[in-house]
Amino acid sequence: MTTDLLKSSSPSSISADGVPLAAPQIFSAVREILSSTPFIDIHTHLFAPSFADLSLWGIDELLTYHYLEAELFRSSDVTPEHYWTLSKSQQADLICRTLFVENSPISEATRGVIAVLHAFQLPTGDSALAEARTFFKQQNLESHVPRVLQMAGLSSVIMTNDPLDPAEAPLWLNGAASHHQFHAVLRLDRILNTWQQHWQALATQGYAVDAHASGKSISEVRRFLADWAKRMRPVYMACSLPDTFEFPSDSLNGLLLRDAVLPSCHELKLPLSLMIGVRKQVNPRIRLAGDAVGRANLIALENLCRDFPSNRFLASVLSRENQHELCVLARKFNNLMPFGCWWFMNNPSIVEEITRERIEMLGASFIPQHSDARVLEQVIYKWANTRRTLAPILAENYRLLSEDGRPVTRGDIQRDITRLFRSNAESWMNLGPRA
Ligand code: RAT
Ligand code: ZN
Repeated sequence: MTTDLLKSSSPSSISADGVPLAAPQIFSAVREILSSTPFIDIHTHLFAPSFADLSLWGIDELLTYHYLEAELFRSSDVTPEHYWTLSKSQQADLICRTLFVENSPISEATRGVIAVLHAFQLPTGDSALAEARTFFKQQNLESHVPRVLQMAGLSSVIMTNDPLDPAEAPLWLNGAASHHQFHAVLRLDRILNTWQQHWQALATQGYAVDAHASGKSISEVRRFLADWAKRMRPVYMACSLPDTFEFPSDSLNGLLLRDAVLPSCHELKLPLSLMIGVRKQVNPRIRLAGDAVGRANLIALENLCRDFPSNRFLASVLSRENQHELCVLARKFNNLMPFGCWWFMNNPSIVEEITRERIEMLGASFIPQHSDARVLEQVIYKWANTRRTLAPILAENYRLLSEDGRPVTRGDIQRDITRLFRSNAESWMNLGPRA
């Protein structure tokens, strides 16, 4: 990764843009362009520094990422009940000892921590933790954030913002400072998936809603969404949905989606992101790590795309078995933008398979990846992995193209990589250039 990455991104700054590349030059050109193009990370759980304690960063947070907690319980006898009584640093100590000292960190999530330490030139061996703690203590978040984004090759990240989260909502209501590299997303899970448990939170904020979403509830939800859109200035609305998601449906979810969310998205000119296929809390003992995956019926998505042609949908599916259908649907509906290799899909072997399939079926008309980072520094390893996995795949497609008779130039490669990792997002999310 070049250090002046954010400066050297425009196609015009690359010399010999229009000269056809010989086959052996293609791979290095793809790798260089991937490395020098700043990406937009379209789905994270990161927060701008002004969100204070919600903004997670540093070694203890990296070690206690829920992807690693799931792995801890496979390699240690500690019970979840005992683990949750420990302090954050005790939890981090335990994960470090179990997954990094007593075992080799060969899983994707453990390797990620090693890659982050290495990126900061910190030791990665058995004594890494103490030195890493000292290093992160010395960082100032305001300057650490742009440095980390630069190291990850990102110009900006998109947050996940829940207006019904009791920890987050007050920060917005008190006017949390915006940050030019962080964009908001209005997350709807509590409204769409667990209305019965959350309608009262809307009522507390002054909206006349009831448990059955009857009477004025629908128009009040729309008023709520409009008010929060004004406050957050989101770039899209989003919801994660179970494998059992159906549309149309007489359920509260179906009603709220059809009559409140879709009309609001349309009126506010915001895409709706649907992340489909999660089976929540199959093991509640391990909390955030306790969700699983199920194959969804994508006819629901097909119905949405067809019946709401002037709404735009971003979609990511959690089951490997649903990936091909998603590509087929995207060929049918140009108001559908497949994005990312979500959560359990974000492993090199599966990213490779999904991305090959998407390029073959959709060209550059999709968004290949998002990080889903919860801890700031994770963007460093997650985006390095994406670049590393995608370079040979893209190069292979250009090699085939050139073999089939169409010379390939750096300009072609730059245009496609910019579209995949920036301009598809910019145009779908009304982000200004250089977001
Ligand atoms: O990948 C994750 O961290 C998951 O826990 C989920 O947050 C998921 O990405 C989501 O946005 O619901
Ligand atoms: Zn997520």
